[in-house]
Parts: sequence; structure tokens; C-alpha cells
Amino acid sequence: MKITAIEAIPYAIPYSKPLKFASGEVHVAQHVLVRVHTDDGVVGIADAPPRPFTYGETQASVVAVIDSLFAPAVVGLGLLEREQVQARLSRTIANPVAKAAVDMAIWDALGKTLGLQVTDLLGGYTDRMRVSHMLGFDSPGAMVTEAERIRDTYGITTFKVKVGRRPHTLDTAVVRALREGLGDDVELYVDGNRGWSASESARAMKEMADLGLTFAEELCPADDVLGRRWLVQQLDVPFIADESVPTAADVTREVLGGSATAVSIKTSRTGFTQSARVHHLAEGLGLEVVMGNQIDGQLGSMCTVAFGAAYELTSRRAGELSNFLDMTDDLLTEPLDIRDGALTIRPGAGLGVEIDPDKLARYRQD
Ligand code: MUC
Ligand code: MG
Repeated sequence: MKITAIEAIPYAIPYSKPLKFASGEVHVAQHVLVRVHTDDGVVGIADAPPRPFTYGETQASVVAVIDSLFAPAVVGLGLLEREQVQARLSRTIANPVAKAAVDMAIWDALGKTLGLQVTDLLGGYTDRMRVSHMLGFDSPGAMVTEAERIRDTYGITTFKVKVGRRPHTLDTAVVRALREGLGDDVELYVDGNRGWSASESARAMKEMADLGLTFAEELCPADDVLGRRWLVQQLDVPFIADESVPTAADVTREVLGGSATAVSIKTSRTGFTQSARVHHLAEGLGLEVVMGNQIDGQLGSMCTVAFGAAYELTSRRAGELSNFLDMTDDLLTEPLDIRDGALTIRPGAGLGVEIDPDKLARYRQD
């Protein structure tokens, strides 16, 4: 059960439908596959999707920090020494995506070693989650057509709508068109990725007051401290903190400061170990939780559902598990399958998924 090596393998897979949002756009998935090897010959896997515009990490920086700092710090530890791993990783500040992938690959290796599913090791609440699909920027007509296609093909009835453009009227027109086009049976919420000011956000939310939104996420920057607190206090829907809460301590600061009333947990940035801390904190504070998407591929989405299915609170709401559908290809031997609007964990040990060596050979960049 000892960790003998950690590999960080950069790869690139183009999107068939690039995702555009207020803080950036993604045309090619330039991710890093992390593999943790043990002395039993087990290999745990996880994915690191760097987000330069959100956390400052790049594909090259993820590879470098794992090769030069995290692998030397962790090799030699046992798979059960997860708190030792955390202590050693946390000697380096930031780098959330690189740390998360190392942590999750260790959990996958542990599950494979013990013959147990990661979901069961974490909490074992259920085996599936309802799926929420994220709609990137486009015209109102194109976004309605895309939502209808996703609903009719996969049975998905929850949509997160990217907003945060200027003027805000383009986005409010999109949300109105979605509500009118898809009817009252779909759930809609909005994510601004900090694109609006607090007052633009307040105006836009007033204009959408009749559209039955479930949540508003990160509409304006958390650093506009008073403005955001002013905004959150006047909303009648929970305000989700996403990129402003990459750690459990950030959740505490934002929530106690009155700048958020709900939280997005992304396993891509908090792994399984730190996501569990955020989950327990949210439960203790009585916060709503949404399992978020860091524009994950299939491996990252499997990590999200493995964690989300482990607890009642994280599986209550639809999880953002479907944006791998916008990629031209992926790395898994068996593609994920969204059916009747839900994604189910795999029966095998660990995460229950394997990398296809031919696909990895085709897409790896090193
Ligand atoms: C989200 O919820 O913000 C956009 C960038 C990123 O890292 O995640 C997405 C979705
Ligand atoms: Mg977000």
C-alpha cells in the first residue's frame, strides 16, 4: 500500500463545442492525467483540468509542481496516510487543481487495493446523481436549441446558464427565452463568473424575478466585499460561491461575511479529502450545495459523481456532470453514459474506470 511513483501526463483533446463564459473560454481540453503507482502494482488515476483564468495554474505548471514538489513529498507514504499527504501538499500554497488530482488518484488506488468503491469509502449514500448541464454563451435562439437537444437526448432537465456579459440584457433575454422555450418543468440557475458588478447583478436579478431561478452563482467578484454583501442580502434565491471558495476556510469567510449563502463543491479543485471538509462545513452551517463542474472530461466527471453520490447533501441537487459531452473524444475505455437525466457510479473498485492506452498515446503531449 506504499506510493512508489506519481506521473503527471499532459494531454490535449479539442472540444466540438467550445465553452464560453464571463471569465474565459475553452476550445481544447489541455489537462493532466495523474497516475499514482503503488508497491502492489496498483495504479490510481485522476484528472487535473488547469484553469489559468481562475486559479493561475496551467498545464505546464501542474506537471511541474507535481514532478518537482508533490511527487517527492508523497512517494514513500502509505495509501491510508491521507492526512500526511494533505499536510505535505499544504506546505505549498495554492495549486488547487494539482493537489486535488494527486489526492483523488490516491483514493482511487486505495479503493482498487481494498476492492471497494470510492463512493462507499467516502459515505456510500447512493449510487447516482441527477445531472445539470452548463450552457455557455451564445444567442438566445442557439442556447434554447442546445438545451432542447440535451433534454431530448439525455433526459436532463436542469440547466446552469452562463451570464455576466455586458449589457446584461443579452443574458436576461437568454434566460427568458429558455424559460419560455422549455417551460416550467426545467430548473434554471445562472452563473456570472464575476462578470457583472454588484449593481448590474441586482438589476439583472430583478429583471429575471418572474423566471423562477433556483440559484445565482458568483455574479460579481467576492473582492467587491461590500457590494457583494449588499447584493446577496437582497436576493430571494441562494447565492452560490464558486471560484471565491477554493478552500474550506474561504467558505467560512464568504458565508460568515454575508457574501454567499450556498457553495459549489468541485472535486477538481478540492479533491476528495478537502471536498469532504467543505461538505461537512456546509452541512454544519446549513448551506445548500451544488456539485460543480470545472469543465471536466469523463474522468473528472466520474470523480464528481463518485463524491456527490457519497452524501445526502451533495446528491440532493443535480450535479454539473455533462460538459464532457462537448469534447470530440476522451480517455476512458468505456465512455460515461447519461441516461434519464442521471449519471451512475461504476460498479468496479476505486472510481471503476480505466484509461484506454491507445487514446492516451494519441492525445498525450509529452
Ligand atoms: C463554473 O461553474 O464556473 C467555468 C470555468 C471553470 O473553471 O468552471 C466553469 C464553470
Ligand atoms: Mg461557477
